[in-house]
Amino acid sequence: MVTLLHLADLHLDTPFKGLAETDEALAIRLRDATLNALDRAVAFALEQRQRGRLDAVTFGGDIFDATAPSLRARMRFGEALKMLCREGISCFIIGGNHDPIDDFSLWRRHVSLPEGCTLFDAEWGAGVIEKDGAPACTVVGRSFSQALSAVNPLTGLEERAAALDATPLRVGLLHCDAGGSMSGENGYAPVSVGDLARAPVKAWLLGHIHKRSEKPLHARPLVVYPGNPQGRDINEAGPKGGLLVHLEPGRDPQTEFVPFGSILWARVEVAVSECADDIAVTEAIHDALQTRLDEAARAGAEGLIARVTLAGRPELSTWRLLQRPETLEEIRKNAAGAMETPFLVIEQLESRVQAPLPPREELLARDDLLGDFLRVLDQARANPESDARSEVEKVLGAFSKIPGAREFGGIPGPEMSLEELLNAAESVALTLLWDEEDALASEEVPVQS
Ligand SMILES: [Mn+2]
Repeated sequence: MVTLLHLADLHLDTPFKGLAETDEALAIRLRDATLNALDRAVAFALEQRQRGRLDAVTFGGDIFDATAPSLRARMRFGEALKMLCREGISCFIIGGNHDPIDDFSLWRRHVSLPEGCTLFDAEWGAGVIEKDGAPACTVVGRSFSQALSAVNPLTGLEERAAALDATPLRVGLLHCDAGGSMSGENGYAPVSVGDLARAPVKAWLLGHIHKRSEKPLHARPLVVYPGNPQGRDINEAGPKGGLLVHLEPGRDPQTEFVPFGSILWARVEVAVSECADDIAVTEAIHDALQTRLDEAARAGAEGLIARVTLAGRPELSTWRLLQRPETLEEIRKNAAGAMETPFLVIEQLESRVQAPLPPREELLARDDLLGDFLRVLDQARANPESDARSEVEKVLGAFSKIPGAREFGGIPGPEMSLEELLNAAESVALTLLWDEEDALASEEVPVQS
């Protein structure tokens, strides 16, 4: 068996924007995060190697964020390669659209590549992993030659077929947009999954898409993105790392995700329907984040940056409080509490809580669209044999065109029973048709004393 650790899109020493601009300490931690993720990956690789469980590391492009990466990024990557190769772990590298091999001053002159390291250039090339003194696996790969490449990256692979026959196993290493925006020539080496699947390899280890393939794009051969080892903003939330790939002739490749992310990003929704005041809301957020922090700690991360959204339908006093930006800011500052390891930053707290409802009889008596619709729903409940379902579905169809309808859970599907459909329809209607003004108007005027 041959085992590879596949990493891609490290974007080493990326300067973070946004959040980092307002918080200098955090900016430094974030800037270190991409490098720390590499260190974690290297430490893991060395440990596996010591147990005889790792043969090679593949780097699927966009190792650097730019064609002129910082000295720090180049040195750390060079050190990583040195440590891996010194232990006999072969390294295979391709350049992506961020760090193409068009500029010899970057890759060939400013990154030191130790022996045992294969850097593929812009034409298809092949390298061999040896095991117990014999060739065990061929790695074919090619790099981007410039930041944009609209040609099918598989062009020219056939001509390398002879090299592919040398070993019992073959894998492909490629930075490309597999099956993504195939409709146009998008400039990021567009290629269909079908074309990849027809190539004579056992596995395609890809780079470019920062989201890990939850399930492989293709099973035989395996076509897979590992995602980037360190998320760079809230849109790259969740566990981040690399893939261990086990290859054996005559068997399907097996993969294992290994977390390397140093700072994790998380979107967290906190239900506050039952919260009586701002203290309760703050505690609810704290509890929700504690769970996420425990997960982050288990994944070996040093920090968690969370974007928290409050949801639910709290009572009027709480709902009113949460309408005030100052209250939200105070809650944001206090919810992190004394959590220190891993560190926690709530980068944003937004409220999507819904206005509280008056008693249902009051809503039913209303002379408006909401009242009408609730009465239709009740009639359907009382008389399930009628054509209520299609009536309700028609109205829901109209609702679906209202902006925000999808956001609040969307329109129920045909698989629902009538009762479920009516309940879901009621909840959609209340979300869409009952708003803040209604809530305020229905609020009793406090008695003046
Ligand atoms: Mn890329």
